[in-house]
Amino acid sequence: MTSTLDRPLATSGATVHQLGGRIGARIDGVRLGGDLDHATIAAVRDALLRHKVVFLRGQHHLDEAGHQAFAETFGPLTTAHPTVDTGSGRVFKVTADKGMAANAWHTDVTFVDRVPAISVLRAVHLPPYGGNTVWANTVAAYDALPASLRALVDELWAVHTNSYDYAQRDEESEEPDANYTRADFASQIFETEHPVVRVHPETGERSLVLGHFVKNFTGLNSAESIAVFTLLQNRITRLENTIRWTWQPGDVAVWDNRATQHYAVADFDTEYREMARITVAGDVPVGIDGRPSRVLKGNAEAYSRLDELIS
Ligand SMILES: O=C(O)CCC(=O)C(=O)O
Ligand SMILES: [Fe+2]
Repeated sequence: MTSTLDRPLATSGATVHQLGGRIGARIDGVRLGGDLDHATIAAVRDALLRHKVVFLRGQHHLDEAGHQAFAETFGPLTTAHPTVDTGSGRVFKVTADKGMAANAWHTDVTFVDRVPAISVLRAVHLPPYGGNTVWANTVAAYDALPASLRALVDELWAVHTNSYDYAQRDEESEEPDANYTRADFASQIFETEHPVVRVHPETGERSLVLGHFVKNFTGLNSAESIAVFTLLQNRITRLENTIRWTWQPGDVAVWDNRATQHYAVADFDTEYREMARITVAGDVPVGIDGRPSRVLKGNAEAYSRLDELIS
């Protein structure tokens, strides 16, 4: 990552329009690519850290290479996915209903220790209706907890895995054109124990680390885990804490994966929808007590290299 200190800050053409009280902003006046000036990169990153998800419209010129070059302005990238061989190095395609875990509230790839820091999602082909995406602010959710619930989560840890009970998910079809299957997705099992409250490495804010990949809470039985999970997820996803985006061609969304969850609404029937996601490598979460997440199963070194990250 380029340091913001080594060059004087020029004025960026970017303007930031806040869209909600707790989350979301639209950035205008930026043509995305790998050639953004220093001030614009700083302005986008700043807006991202503040608003957690930012949207940029009218980026019709952006192809896969431009998408990747823009994502690289945030830092080193992960490969496309820890287990799914997408055939293309960095781009994770989310096609129609094959998002698998996408129509459930989640933070991306929390089953590994080095959870991606930032996700950059580009609309490739949109259905004629439906297919919105919703994001929730996990920092605001933590901040809004009463003292009693903070006391509960501050020392709580959760096991996240990519091997969950698919039978419990509703009707996820495996159609012939699926670009990956459940078997691909769980071809290598990962399990990581994360603090439920992580300290954000850039802002110092505390955020809740939960979502769809949670298997159980350390020390709680499964009934207790389900009860606590439901309680906390309901806090995260309350509507005041969210922003819902209706995609248009040329749209790009960038979210801070360390401070959000998201949900892709599967309400476009059999219409075709294609999105392309590139993720920026992130570091291993650290709890309030300074303790990092712990790998229980799997090795994500090939997915994301920690030694490339500048902390
Ligand atoms: O398709 C979407 O809107 C989001 C899918 C998703 O969860 C992701 O790209 O990480
Ligand atoms: Fe996702």
